[in-house]
Amino acid sequence: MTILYKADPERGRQWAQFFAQKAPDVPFRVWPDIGDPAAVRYLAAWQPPADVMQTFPNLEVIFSVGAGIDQFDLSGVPPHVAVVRMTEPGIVEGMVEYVTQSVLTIHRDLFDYAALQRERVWREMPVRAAATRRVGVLGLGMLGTAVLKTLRLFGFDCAGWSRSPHEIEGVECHAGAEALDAFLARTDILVCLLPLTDATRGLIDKRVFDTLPRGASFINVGRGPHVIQQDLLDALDSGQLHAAILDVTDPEPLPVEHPFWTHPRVRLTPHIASATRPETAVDRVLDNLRRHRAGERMTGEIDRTRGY
Ligand code: NDP
Ligand code: OXD
Repeated sequence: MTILYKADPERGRQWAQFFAQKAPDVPFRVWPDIGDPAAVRYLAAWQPPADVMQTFPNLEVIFSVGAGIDQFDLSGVPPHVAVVRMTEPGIVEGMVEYVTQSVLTIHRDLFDYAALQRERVWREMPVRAAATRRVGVLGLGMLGTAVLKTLRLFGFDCAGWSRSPHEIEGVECHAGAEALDAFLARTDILVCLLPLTDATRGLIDKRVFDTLPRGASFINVGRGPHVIQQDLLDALDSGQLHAAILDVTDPEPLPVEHPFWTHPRVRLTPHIASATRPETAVDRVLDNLRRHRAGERMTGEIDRTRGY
């Protein structure tokens, strides 16, 4: 019963060390050292190989090394193979830090101060109370909920939107397509923390930007294809949107000629909002191996029909 890791090789070495420390009895291998393919029951991957079931006919579980699974092509993977996303706490901490600093950057007018600095202009702007700034998070899952709980501590006026109804203390929760416009209309800073599925691809388009109050800002930490990028540029250029902070783009890496690189009101980072931490990831995978062997549902097991 081998667990095979197929993602960043340097992290793979760290995973191997933690497996050796925490579960020396579990055979752990790092791609391309696959050993006997018939012994591979568990695969931890960012992207499984194209012919995964032909290569590993006895595969039982595919673990994503990230929180998302949209990068998997599951078309050749039969339903009895479970697919599990990464839910270790390091991903949550990283995302809370990234979104909090992004919301504060917008809230404290740092895009405007950067423009003034370029012009060598020393000018104060009024400081607004956080309670007067309405933050809205698309997606109330593991990450959206954690982000909102932290933003609440700063006093922001918080709301969220999800597929099914949620209750989060101090957060105005909206659910379903019919509730989207009301959520957007009350949102000054929009954060995308949705998974990429057939239902969410291209969701953030001109209509969404036009429904936000004029001068709203946008933070994308979900996936690049959630957004129609030309609509985002048009909204920035017309003044409908004030600023955008983008950790994810389509494609990645972003081509050097793309206008996002030089747009004065776009801040870009290369998909680093949060990253899986090897030690806690190994703890999560070991706990899930135990659950799987005991016939229990694993933490982060995805529903293949919903796509997340
Ligand atoms: P979860 O699966 O825990 O939560 C997803 C949320 O999105 C749920 O609240 C779900 O609603 C909601 N949702 C899904 N589809 C729809 C829809 N059609 N309409 C409305 N709401 C919908 O995911 P996580 O919070 O763990 O992660 C979210 C995403 O963040 C990941 O899929 C990944 O794309 C991205 N990510 C980005 C990283 C980065 O570094 N930039 C790092 C890690 C993750 P409901 O609650 O009703 O099911
Ligand atoms: C993830 C990511 O899904 O890194 O974890 O985007």
